[in-house]
Amino acid sequence: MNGIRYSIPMHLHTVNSIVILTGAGISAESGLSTFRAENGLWCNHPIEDVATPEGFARNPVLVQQFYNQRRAQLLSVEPNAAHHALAQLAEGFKGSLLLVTQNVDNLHERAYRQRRANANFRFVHMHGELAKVRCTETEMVYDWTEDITAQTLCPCCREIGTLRPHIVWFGEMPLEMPVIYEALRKCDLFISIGTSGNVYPAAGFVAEARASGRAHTVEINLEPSQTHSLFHETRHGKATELVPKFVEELLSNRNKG
Ligand code: BJW
Repeated sequence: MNGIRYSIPMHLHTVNSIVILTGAGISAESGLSTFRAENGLWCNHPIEDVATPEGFARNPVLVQQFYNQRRAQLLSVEPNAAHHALAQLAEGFKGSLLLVTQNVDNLHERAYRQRRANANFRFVHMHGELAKVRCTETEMVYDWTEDITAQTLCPCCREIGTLRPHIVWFGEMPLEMPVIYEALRKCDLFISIGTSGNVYPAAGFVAEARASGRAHTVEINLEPSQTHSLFHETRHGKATELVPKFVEELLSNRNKG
């Protein structure tokens, strides 16, 4: 499906503060499955088994295997044109920019590392990161590229069985929420990319951004999300096509201002 709805004119040259929310759809064209598609990540893995603390307590080996496979898969995929376009935006936009991703992959930062840093660019993995693990005893977080098995020793407490994926499961508090809400309250542009709008609190960010009465809100997704009617503007199609086009418009309009 391809379609564009503009309900108010864009005055992007006046934009000073942007919040971008991304979801699994932005990484789909890199070869990472989304969650809720017919052949998605949860098609062979019930959510309550692999994405809840209760599932982990019941069967830690199964859950570690699920995340071990996905951690290993990260090594064989690359950022796509949509990740690169957002890195280009971070480089070229001179205002304040917060990129909040629900994704646990590291494709945004890999695209971003190839470019010069923007001092005003901030980055949040609100649902955690595949390439990190956490000790359940000390809450210490470690960079991790290997599998976790029943024999893996925790670096801090030297015990087995204390490491878990650094992932936010259902019923757990997403990360860095105060930072996110503060940016949503102040932003004048909120862009949601590649997310179905099924999972809260992320699905509520569009309403939070609109509460100030100042923010223009844009959805970019393959199809209308659960919350599409809350956005001022929707663009439906592939992220690798629509995100570079949107970034180009944003940067060229701002340069005119
Ligand atoms: C493309 C594309 C292409 C494809 N181009 N687009 C009742 C009401 C309200 C809330 C609740 C409720 N009951 C329970 C809750 C809370 C619960 C929740 O939301 N449940 C819902 C199921 C209702 N939420 C929580 O428990 C969260 N914690 C919480 O709420 O704490 C309390 C709190 C309250 C207030 C403030 C703060 C805190 C925690 C949620 C944790 C979610 N974790 C997961 C799993 C991570 C582990 C893992 O990776 O395995 O995170 S769930 C899963 O869904 C993952 C994702 O980040 C998240 C969102 O999925 P996403 O990214 O939207 O993927 P899809 O597959 O759904 O959609 C992809 C989209 O892309 C589709 O639309 C495609 O069309 C599109 N697309 N190709 C562009 N090429």
